[in-house]
Amino acid sequence: MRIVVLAGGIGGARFLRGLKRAVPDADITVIGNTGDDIHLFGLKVCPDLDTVMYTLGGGINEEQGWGRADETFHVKEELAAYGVGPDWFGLGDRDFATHIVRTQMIGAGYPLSAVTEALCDRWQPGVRLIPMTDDRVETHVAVELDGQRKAIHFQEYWVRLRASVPAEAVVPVGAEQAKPAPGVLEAISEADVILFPPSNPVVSIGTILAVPGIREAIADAGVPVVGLSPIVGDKPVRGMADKVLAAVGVEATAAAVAEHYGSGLLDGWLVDTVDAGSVERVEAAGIRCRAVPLMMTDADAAARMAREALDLAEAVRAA
Ligand code: FO1
Repeated sequence: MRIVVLAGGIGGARFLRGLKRAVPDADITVIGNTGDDIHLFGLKVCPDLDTVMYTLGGGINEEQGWGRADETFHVKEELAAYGVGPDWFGLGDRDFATHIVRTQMIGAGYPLSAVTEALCDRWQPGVRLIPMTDDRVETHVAVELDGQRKAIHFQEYWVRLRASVPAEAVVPVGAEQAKPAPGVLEAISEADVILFPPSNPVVSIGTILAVPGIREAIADAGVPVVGLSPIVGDKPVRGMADKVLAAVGVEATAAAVAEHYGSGLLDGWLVDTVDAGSVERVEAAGIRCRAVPLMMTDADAAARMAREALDLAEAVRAA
């Protein structure tokens, strides 16, 4: 079975670990969000691609959900000693090697998709990881700081400010000019099922859908598209998705996120059992809906969720 998954960071990566366990023989292609990318110390950092690669490759810092396990921060300390910032983004020594290799290959003329394939050669994530585009897209957030309205990089909003101020707008800068990376549209057109994991619907999945051609390809794929709510009991399971949902005028509920994606894109939607009351509202929006446990407490829980999503996809296909 050929499965295409649109993935952001931690939620997407943990879901993928469950999906691999649920259907070990499936051919899984992950279209990764690159809107979180940031250039630091002359290096290109791709947080969402690295989180998928490290999580599935066995190198992730499990508690954090990002960065490497067994990490040290000597380079970061030395940069700070030189007064070279920013110091609010925790790049570890092992992680630096990934960004050095990536930046070196890009400097040699390789597109990000080729670089990602090369990095995955080492990590063997067990899925094909393709960036949504080889072009530069960086999400910026419009905020009001010290009485001034300004646009800051998503990472500064997310990590330095901890999303403590309202996001007035979220803009994937460069998305309009971006083209899907090689293999993205082909994977979508050849998929038997397409899944939206519980990633951030605005800054992760929303950013991937903002690359011209990707939303249309999914809507026209003619195969079941099933998503899993990142919102449980009216609040994000992790992260601060509610802050960016507000920026696009979407209430932080499982039903509102399904409606936000729309029945033109989504055929099925899983909500957590605590949100069973919203099944009717989602079905009224033309999207098949089931209430199942959605807390990814461990890989087995994630595998059960993945099976539920695939079952719903089959129910949609049979309808
Ligand atoms: N998230 C944090 O909350 N604090 C950090 O210092 C931090 C550093 C970091 C370094 C590399 C990387 O790949 C991810 C990192 N993240 C950090 C997570 C990152 O902000 C998020 O994973 C995504 O951008 C949102 O999904």
